[in-house]
Amino acid sequence: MRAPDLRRLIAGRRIAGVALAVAVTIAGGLIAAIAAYLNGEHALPAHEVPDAALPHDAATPARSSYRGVLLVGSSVGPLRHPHGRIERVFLQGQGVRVERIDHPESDVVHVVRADHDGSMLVAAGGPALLERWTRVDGTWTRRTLWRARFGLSSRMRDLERGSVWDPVAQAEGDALVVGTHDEGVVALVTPTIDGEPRVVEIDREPRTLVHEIELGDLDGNGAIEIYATRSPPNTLVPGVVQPGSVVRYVPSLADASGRVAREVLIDLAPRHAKEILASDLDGDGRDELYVVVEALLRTDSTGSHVIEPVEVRRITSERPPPGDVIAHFDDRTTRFLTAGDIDGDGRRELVAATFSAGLWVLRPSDDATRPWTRELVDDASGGYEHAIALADLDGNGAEEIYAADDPSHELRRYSWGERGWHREVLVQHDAGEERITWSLAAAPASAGAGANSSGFE
Ligand SMILES: [Ca+2]
Ligand SMILES: [Ca+2]
Ligand SMILES: [Ca+2]
Ligand SMILES: [Ca+2]
Repeated sequence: MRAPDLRRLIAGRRIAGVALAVAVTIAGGLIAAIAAYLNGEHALPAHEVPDAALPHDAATPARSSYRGVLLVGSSVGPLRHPHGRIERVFLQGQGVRVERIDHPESDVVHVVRADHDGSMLVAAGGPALLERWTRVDGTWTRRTLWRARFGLSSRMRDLERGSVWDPVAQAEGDALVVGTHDEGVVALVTPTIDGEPRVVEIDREPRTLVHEIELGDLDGNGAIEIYATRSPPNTLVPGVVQPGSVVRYVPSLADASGRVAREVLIDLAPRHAKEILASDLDGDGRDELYVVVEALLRTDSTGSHVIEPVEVRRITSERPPPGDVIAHFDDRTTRFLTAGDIDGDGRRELVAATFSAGLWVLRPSDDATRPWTRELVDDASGGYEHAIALADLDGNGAEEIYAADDPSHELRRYSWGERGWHREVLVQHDAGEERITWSLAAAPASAGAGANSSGFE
């Protein structure tokens, strides 16, 4: 990409000479769930949006080898009455096809993940729902793994899957670890011999939100610890602070009664964190924990002002809390922090998606406890959540950044090349719909995600 092109893109203008954005036609209204309620299983159809050519920058040679699926969880519609939606965005070469599924009873879909067998794991709110969706003969069937009511804002907010010590079974095994709104529940959902999932609550605290769950092994002993960000409910009252903490649970240290101890790893009051990431970027066999502390704001008659900016902290077993501040963003929030090798040099970087200060790559220097270098990808990418995912869907060894820029209703791809960052618009959502994209997950088509079952060949 030539420098003027890059400047033009960064200015957020539409790429010249591209085809019209993908028209995501809105058929209107919720899909009624069809009457197939059998043992908690519900079948429902999906909208199929026709194939469309992918708009791309004409100055850049078209690539033809992209192949994969993006899974998108969102809430769509008026803020007071949204509904949850799942989109599966199929990428093949320069083609894009969107399969859109409105959730029949949720007001928000927080997480959609591809599972190993091609099914989808879904965490949603309204009633708090943890579900597995499978597609058989062109029809989605959803099975409820856990359904609950948690106070006023009842949500399965986050899930992680891993091999975790089960304090009831007294054995390590496959588990979904779930965090909820708004009674502060952290739970393990584990399969049982009779096929019914078992829910083991390891924490519960009234009027508390769990924002994110991460699984990691910071002490390098081979046993997974659970990390959760917690705070009181979100407040829209100007000037009211939201104190929070990062809590650690070590299931392998449960007592004889199966009780898992909780430890406040870091108390962030008067600030709080929503986004955390556990990953072994430095390759020493132990995960580091990255904590994104949201800004401290002062609100007066002229609006809200950042008093202390967003900071990214790195915590390791050698550098325990408060850890080291490796980056600042002069912004209110940063809700997505993801690790990947975006330039294909064999070393992984962090990608941070801020509310309004843009999309950034963070690279460690030789001393990872010192501030990392920041490189701006696009200052015209942002949003309330600003969901991103990293994946190498063209197999060139470098992970692309997939980003939901909700203010422009665009789902975009950024790929690194000799001329810098190349930005493409994959999906132009209906500009008439309010939308918050809560999660993005990417999977190569070969890894399942039902790609072939939808006939995208
Ligand atoms: Ca451990
Ligand atoms: Ca490490
Ligand atoms: Ca790299
Ligand atoms: Ca790639």
